[in-house]
Amino acid sequence: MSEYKLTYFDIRGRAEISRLVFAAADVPYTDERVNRENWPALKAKTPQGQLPILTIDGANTLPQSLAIARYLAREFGLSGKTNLEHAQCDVIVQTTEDLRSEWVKVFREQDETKRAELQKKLIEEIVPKFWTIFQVTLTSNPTGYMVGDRLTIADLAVYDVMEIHTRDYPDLIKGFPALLTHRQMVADTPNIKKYLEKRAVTLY
Ligand SMILES: N[C@@H](CCC(=O)N[C@@H](CS)C(=O)NCC(=O)O)C(=O)O
Repeated sequence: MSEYKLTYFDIRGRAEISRLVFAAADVPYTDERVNRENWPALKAKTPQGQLPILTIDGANTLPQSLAIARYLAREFGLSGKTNLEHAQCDVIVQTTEDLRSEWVKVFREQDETKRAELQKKLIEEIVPKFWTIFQVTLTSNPTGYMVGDRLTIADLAVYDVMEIHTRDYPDLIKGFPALLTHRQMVADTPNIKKYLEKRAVTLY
């Protein structure tokens, strides 16, 4: 088994999907959390000047959160069984990234009035649009999983990207009963349950 180090800031953010993959596979790794003071010095040494990065066996370093998470998912058998299932997982993971980017736009907006407008649109239009996509994917598959007949990175990615909005707008999920059941299923998966019980609480 390779030795893994995942380096990111002390938030869930763009590293959480990989942390969930490690947890689901029950694979040990170093969860390195960099503080903002140490970041400028490290930034210059990273492949793309951003985090997360994954270091494998102290030798190879990968940037890009989704490339990292998908690499790990393939390594640990959490990416479906066939090439088509890998692609179906990729579709969902990429869709979660589209939703995350919309959230980031709101998060980065400095003007308070504009930010409030963007947030309203996010909650009333954008999040429901994406959740509908996830729910349709889920209900089109009789197994209860996003892809195939077992837990994959697609389930973990959806679980992760929904976290902020299910916490901050708890009524929102009432219109998405299949997603509610799915969230519970992911959270009850023994390795994930164990991880979530011990996970540090961060805002996002
Ligand atoms: N597309 C990249 C985006 C990475 C990214 O935006 N990283 C941010 C944290 S979420 C970062 O490193 N910010 C500090 C900086 O750019 O100096 C990925 O998915 O990994």
